[in-house]
Amino acid sequence: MIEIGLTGKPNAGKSTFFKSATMADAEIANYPFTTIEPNVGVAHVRVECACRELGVYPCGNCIDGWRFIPVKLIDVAGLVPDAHKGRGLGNEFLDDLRQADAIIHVVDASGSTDIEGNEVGLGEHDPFEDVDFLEKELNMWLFGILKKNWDKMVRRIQMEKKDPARYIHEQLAGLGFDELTVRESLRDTGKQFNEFSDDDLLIFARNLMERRFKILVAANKADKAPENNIKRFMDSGAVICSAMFELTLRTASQNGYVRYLPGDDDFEIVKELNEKQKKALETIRAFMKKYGGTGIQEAINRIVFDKLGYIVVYPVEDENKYTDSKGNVLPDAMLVKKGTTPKELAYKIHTDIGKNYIYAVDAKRKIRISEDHELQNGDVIKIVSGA
Ligand SMILES: Nc1nc2c(ncn2[C@@H]2O[C@H](COP(=O)(O)OP(=O)(O)O)[C@@H](O)[C@H]2O)c(=O)[nH]1
Ligand SMILES: [Mg+2]
Repeated sequence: MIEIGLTGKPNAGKSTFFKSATMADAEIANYPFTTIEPNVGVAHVRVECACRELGVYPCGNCIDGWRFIPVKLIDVAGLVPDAHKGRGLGNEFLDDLRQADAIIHVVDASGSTDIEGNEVGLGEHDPFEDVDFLEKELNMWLFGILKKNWDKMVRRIQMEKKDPARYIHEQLAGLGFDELTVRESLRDTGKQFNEFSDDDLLIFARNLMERRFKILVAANKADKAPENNIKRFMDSGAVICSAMFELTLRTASQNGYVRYLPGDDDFEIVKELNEKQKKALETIRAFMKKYGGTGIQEAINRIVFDKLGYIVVYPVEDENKYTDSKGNVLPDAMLVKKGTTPKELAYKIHTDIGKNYIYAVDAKRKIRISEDHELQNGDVIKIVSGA
């Protein structure tokens, strides 16, 4: 499953984001417990289900034509300045990140907390400082690891005539860098590895980090942020959001007060409310009208589809009815990387199916596709295997 780390300074709203995005919604969660460990939970991307265009709506696996596909969310320990030196929960923070495929950086866009997360007056802190500081901490953390071992690594590579990228990749095992990333990051320094100054090593660390971690900024607390901050965050490609509003809506939905699907740009009140509650919900509605929703679902979708480049494909066994062998319509929606081939998909479904792969059928077009054909978003695929 894709793993997304939620990071940010204390009080930015990470836990509120986490709770709202992973809250067990009876309708959506296909897991008995949405919280796996205290800080690990299951959230979902939301896509239009293929059943509508195939004329098999409702397929039974979507809600009103919306398909929710699980991804893992990690509420990473609070980040403070100089975390890379072990300050605060620094090391824990960085350990939690090792397993993440990408990062949502939750920022207090309202500027009402300083760089360490202490409360200050609304708009007093410039939240763009926080954006820079996460990147700097990540780079410095990796620089520290590299620096500690660099001379020894250079000697080993030279004495034993090792391939630099391969060797460095092996030495960094566990941090999630692949060999190509290391190779390209070395190349882009424009220097020979054995002639690196500290500055070059820092550039190398930065190159590695940029390739390793896609970061999406979630401009949180937008419900009370100054207009100018919101405008700047929008211009910088951040997602404007209010984790607090999303949490309120999901709680209200769980308790039967509203009808709301995560990612909707509106909701319906379905139970008697007092004036105060009504007023609170109308404030949320106005925010959603303005920004197209609370922004929480958008953040999860954007990181998976735009930043990580995933697409959705539907494996089936019957290419005419779009079912599995038991008759379930579009039983699975799988997230795969853009560029995935039918054979790679087969391996993802099951190693045996991959090993015994014979051919694949594009069920929408009813044609066989070659094994090196690139799957497209929304494809419905039948894999024929000798397994
Ligand atoms: N106004 C507003 N407050 C929020 C929002 N998200 C979180 N908060 C508040 O900010 C404080 C810190 O939130 P929390 O999720 O614990 O932050 P964390 O330390 O990053 O995990 C709490 O009082 C939250 O209620 C939001 O979207 N809008
Ligand atoms: Mg927290």
